[in-house]
Amino acid sequence: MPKFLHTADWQMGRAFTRFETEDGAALVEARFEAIETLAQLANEHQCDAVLVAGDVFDAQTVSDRTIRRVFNATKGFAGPWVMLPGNHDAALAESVWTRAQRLGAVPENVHLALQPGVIDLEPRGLSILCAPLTQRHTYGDLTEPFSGYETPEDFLRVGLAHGSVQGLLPDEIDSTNPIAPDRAEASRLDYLALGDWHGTKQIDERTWYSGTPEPERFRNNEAGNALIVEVSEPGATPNVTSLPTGRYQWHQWRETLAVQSDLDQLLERLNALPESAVVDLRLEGSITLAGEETLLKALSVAEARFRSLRCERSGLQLAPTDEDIAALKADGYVGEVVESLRERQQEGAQDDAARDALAILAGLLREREQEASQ
Ligand SMILES: [Mn+2]
Repeated sequence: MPKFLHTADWQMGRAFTRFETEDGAALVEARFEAIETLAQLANEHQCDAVLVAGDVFDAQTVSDRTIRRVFNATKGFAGPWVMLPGNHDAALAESVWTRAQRLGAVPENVHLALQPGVIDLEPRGLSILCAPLTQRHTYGDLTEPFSGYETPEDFLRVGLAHGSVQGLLPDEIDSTNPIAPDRAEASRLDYLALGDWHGTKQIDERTWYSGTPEPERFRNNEAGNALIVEVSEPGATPNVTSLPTGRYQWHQWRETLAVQSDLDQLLERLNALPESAVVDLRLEGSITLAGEETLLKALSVAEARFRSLRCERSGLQLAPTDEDIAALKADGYVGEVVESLRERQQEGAQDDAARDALAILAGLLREREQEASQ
């Protein structure tokens, strides 16, 4: 019974420059490890092939080393791999793929679908109908010719394409690289393996986006999986299983703090995240001096625990309570300064200088207090 692994959107060579150097490097490494994981899964599940539905590479200009490392990472699975060019790695006359071939980096069991047509994987009983992108954007449906492709009668007809299923995906109005929503049925496909949408998404019983095996952005939904597809015989309904492959989970939280329990809940949620979290926080609202102290300490602990933690606090106003101010024991001139910084913050929305000055001053006063009590 033919079985294959469906994956896509590896985006190899993507640099994570917005992150700390060590975190960015770890995120890059995780993508190579994801390919090794796919190879391992293909073995474990005794797959007949691995199908990669486009955007193996993030750009045509990735380094030779990246190209070689990508193919090296496939070595764990000795069966056939079929790789399809997507919009990021389109099969231009001169492309990342032709460079890979010139480098001699492509193993014999890896088929590059650089031209539209059918790749028959003979002993496996699989016909792969390929619709590679030969430019970054197209406006016609490249899967249309699938209907005219003849395949051996006892072979599965499996489509491989990269683009947007029309009318079904959010945020994709006006999208390029359109794919007809009824392609599988119209072209008598047993299964249509799609790439471009980075989350795992079922379109119909024969059509799926596998999503990227390793999440690489915050707005992904359901990213970090691979699909194992089993079809008992031509025409049978595919049995599709989603398996987790991702190492890191990305979380982007936008929180507004107003009362103490908001902060408590935020820290509780943060605590519950695993070490493999990549966290992007943006905090707004207001926080007391005591709350700020708790927050900073928790962030310091969290940033050492998670793969990455970034927190944007410029929209979070420091609102010292009367207890906060009393605890500072600021009198005389210092007391007046504290008071005027408080006022400036309340007047000017997001007065960063006043906020920072107040935080620094509060910190210094607290230190002085601690020293005095020793
Ligand atoms: Mn794409």
